[in-house]
Amino acid sequence: MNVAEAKFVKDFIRVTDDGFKKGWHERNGGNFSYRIKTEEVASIRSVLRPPEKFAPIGVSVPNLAGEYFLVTGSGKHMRNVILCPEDNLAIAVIDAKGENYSVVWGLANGGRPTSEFPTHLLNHSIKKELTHDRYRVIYHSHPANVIALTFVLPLTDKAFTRAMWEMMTECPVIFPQGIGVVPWMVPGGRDIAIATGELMKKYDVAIWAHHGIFCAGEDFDSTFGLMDTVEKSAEICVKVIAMGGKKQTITSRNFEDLACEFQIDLRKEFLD
Ligand code: 2HA
Ligand code: ZN
Repeated sequence: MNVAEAKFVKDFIRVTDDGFKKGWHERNGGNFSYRIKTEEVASIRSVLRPPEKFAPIGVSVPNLAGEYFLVTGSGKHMRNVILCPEDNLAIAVIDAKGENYSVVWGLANGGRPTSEFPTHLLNHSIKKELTHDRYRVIYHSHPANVIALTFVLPLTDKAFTRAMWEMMTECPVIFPQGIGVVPWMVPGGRDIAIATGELMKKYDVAIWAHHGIFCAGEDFDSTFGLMDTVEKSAEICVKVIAMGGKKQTITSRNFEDLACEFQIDLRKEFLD
């Protein structure tokens, strides 16, 4: 059994390659993780190493005890994943307390899972609970237009949600609950993990000011599609601002009509 040939690994690699081609992953920027299904773990179990050398996660995630994650490696370049998955990816298992992990496949030339593993795992923990086991994907990238807007728009959930909803009619259908914003923070640790986790209790999208974006979802297509949609909306917003700003837009009343027609649970506190 070649792990890289498993369907879920191929689907994961396709996202890393698409994300690089989108321009979201300069150098070692961004990271990606997937909570592997029980039957998928079973299909590759014979080639996994026994767990040893557990390392602290930095946050406590008891509901992830015994779960396996496919995750990009710290310092690894997204564009290289497709060339050598075994070198750039890891499969890590969480211990019985939900406080430590052990790498059981991958990182063939050494290394660790992404520096943002605490944020990934805390987000997985929150989404697993809230969605009754449905959500499995957490994706972080550095898309230029989303980052650019964090220098111009107020760093509030409402300002970003409204700006992104207004730029394309489909946006409120795709992320009806909106977008959260984390102010600038030191990346890679427990504090930013906790701040992001608080937002993931309400939203599927969290923007890190002057840094990038985190998206959560049920599967690869919906999570990649969500990030792609937010970044496209941000690109339109940048163009609109560069052309001198909005002269007309989609109104709160329009959003209410849309929510009614499409039967979407739009976050009403962001309407006027
Ligand atoms: O992997 O994107 O936030 C590098 C990063 C850290
Ligand atoms: Zn980053």
